[in-house]
Amino acid sequence: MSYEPRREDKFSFGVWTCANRGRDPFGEATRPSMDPFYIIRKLGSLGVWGISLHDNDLIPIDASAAERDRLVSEFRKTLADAGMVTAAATTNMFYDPVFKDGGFTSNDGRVRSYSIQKVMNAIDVGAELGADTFIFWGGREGTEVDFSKDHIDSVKRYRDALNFLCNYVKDQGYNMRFSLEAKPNEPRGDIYFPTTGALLGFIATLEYPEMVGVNPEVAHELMANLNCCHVYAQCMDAGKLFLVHLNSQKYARYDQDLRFGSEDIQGSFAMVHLLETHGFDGAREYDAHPYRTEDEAGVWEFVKGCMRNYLILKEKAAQFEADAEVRQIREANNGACALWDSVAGGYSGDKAKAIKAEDYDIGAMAQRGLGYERLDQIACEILMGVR
Ligand code: GLT
Ligand code: MN
Repeated sequence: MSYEPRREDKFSFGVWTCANRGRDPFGEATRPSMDPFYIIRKLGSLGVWGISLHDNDLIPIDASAAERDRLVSEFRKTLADAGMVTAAATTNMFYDPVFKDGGFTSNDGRVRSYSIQKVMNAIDVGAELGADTFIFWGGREGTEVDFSKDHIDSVKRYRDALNFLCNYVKDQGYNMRFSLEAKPNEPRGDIYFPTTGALLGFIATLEYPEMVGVNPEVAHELMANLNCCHVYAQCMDAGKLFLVHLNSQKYARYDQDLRFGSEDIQGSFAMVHLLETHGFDGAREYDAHPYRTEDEAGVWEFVKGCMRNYLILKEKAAQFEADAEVRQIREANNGACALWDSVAGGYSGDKAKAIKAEDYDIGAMAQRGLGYERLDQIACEILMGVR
């Protein structure tokens, strides 16, 4: 396998990832800025399928209508020339000081209604660029001081905002769905809906739950001390995994946004294995940053590394699936049982009686070792390249 990305791999990058200039809370930018058109052309030449962008990745917050129109049409043309698509669009509701206490959950009704205006404008941009998914990452929605807001009002306001915006999309006749992204903290002390599970519960309370899904990000799930692979699995079962935000993260740190596969290789492997063996058809989007130490060449190394690591892990996943010993261990563990099949087939009083009447020898059932030490060692050896 050449590990050369192809459009069919559906790799996507947030424009903001490559545009990141290495600024951090302790230091200034270390790289000059790159314009979004240049970034797209470069990503296209590296085999990337799509991009995502915030309104202000392209259009300055104070741009005139004419300037906005010019930038959007130039962007559309650049994308088409590069043979790429817009995987998702989103709104920057975190950078400008007006959002210092949140957008949809600000205590100030004018900030909340300005947020609706900004999102509607960004949805229009997304629709013009052909995006069928619109991301909501509410990084400023939350608190440092828990007595500063009525949190139940905050949940209601978030719901009112999303319901209003779903109706706006329908009203405009756009083909667009919403994707919510969880993060426990940073930049706020505590962000509302800190986990994907919290979002899934919230989505069920919306006016059009079928229009709304999630895009869990690896680093955000790890910051919440969760297993991202399990998170993806639950979202896939619910039909809610619209896209994934891939990156890497060391355990128990601030949001590091590292190149995908550069940390926790086994965790990354488990995710790729899940997505690939279940034929996930959404965007594999990278939301990460090149190290602050890098110049422009390092930015493109970062881009190539994210995709290459995914493709290597995809190959390893196929090798793992084809491994005869792996199959043997699985077969030995997958005990068939007609009584269980009857459970999966739905309830009946007779089935309940039959299960109750069965004599289970739990001592015998518990006796056999399951071979997971061996299974994990096989995975390790495949990943370390010696099998
Ligand atoms: C920001 C954040 C990401 C979100 C982006 C979309 S912006 O970089 O850290 O996780 O996906 O708003
Ligand atoms: Mn993200």
